[in-house]
Amino acid sequence: MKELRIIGVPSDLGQGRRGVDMGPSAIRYAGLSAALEGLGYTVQDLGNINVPTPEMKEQNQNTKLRYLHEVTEVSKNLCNIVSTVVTEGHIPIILGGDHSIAIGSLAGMAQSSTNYGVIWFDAHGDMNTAETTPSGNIHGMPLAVSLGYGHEDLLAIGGLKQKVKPENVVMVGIRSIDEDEAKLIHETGIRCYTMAEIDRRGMAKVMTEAIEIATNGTDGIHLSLDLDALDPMFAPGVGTPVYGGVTYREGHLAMEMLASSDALVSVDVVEVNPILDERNRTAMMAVELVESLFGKTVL
Ligand code: EXY
Ligand code: MN
Ligand code: MN
Ligand code: MN
Repeated sequence: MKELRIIGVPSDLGQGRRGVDMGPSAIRYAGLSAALEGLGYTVQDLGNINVPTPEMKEQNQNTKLRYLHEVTEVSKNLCNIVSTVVTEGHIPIILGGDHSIAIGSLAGMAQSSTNYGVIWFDAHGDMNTAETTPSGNIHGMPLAVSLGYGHEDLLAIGGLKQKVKPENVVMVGIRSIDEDEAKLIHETGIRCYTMAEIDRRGMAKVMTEAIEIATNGTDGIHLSLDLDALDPMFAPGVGTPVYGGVTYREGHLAMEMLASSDALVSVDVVEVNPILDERNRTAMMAVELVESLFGKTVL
């Protein structure tokens, strides 16, 4: 059995609402390590990587991308750590922080292979670029960057422009896409399972197909788990909640099916914001989902 390595990235630089930098603490406090050890894994927590506090930094006026320089530096550090963990044969569990941290995790994965499939579990597409972003927030861009679209500083992280191939990338849970962002989704041809399709066809069929796409000729699956994919009823502690999301059981079913696929190589758990949460429920939801992802069953 592969060993697990937890890496905390307490970043709130990729979006506008403070508090998501406390995500790693909240998820740890909800019992992540103990839960995974309970499933029989050897787990080592590597602690947090260093992330500057927004108050310490002046916003760079030369770019509309907020905290571009700081996000780039954090991503480079994360890239190196993830790459080391994977080279040693372990599975990294990367705790955000906002979703901009996935730029660093996928850059790190790409150091060992550019042939991983990706399942992007999210309410949002995260497919904006410097040209299309309505907010300047980098957490709306990480999937585009990983596919080779976006600001050159972000593309340069890890040395190769394209970290993953569009034909092995799948989005699940989607219900909020900006108008110009949609164009890039169509252009790249990545498969996008919206909530409407999940409603119509059911999560089981959707995940069967998603896993097929993400494993087809690949070296395994990276799951980028944004807690705002879940309906705010089950995960209220997120910065950009959208109604009409994945239910409690649909979320677990998706994770259980990924566990059965035996293809998982790495995972991000992002956007948990304890300030906006109710008694740490969203962090507890995150831990429960990760348990299902790593094989927890009833019997
Ligand atoms: N599409 C919007 C933007 O680019 O500003 C909102 C992005 C939210 C992204 C997050 C957390 O998944
Ligand atoms: Mn901070
Ligand atoms: Mn996201
Ligand atoms: Mn999201």
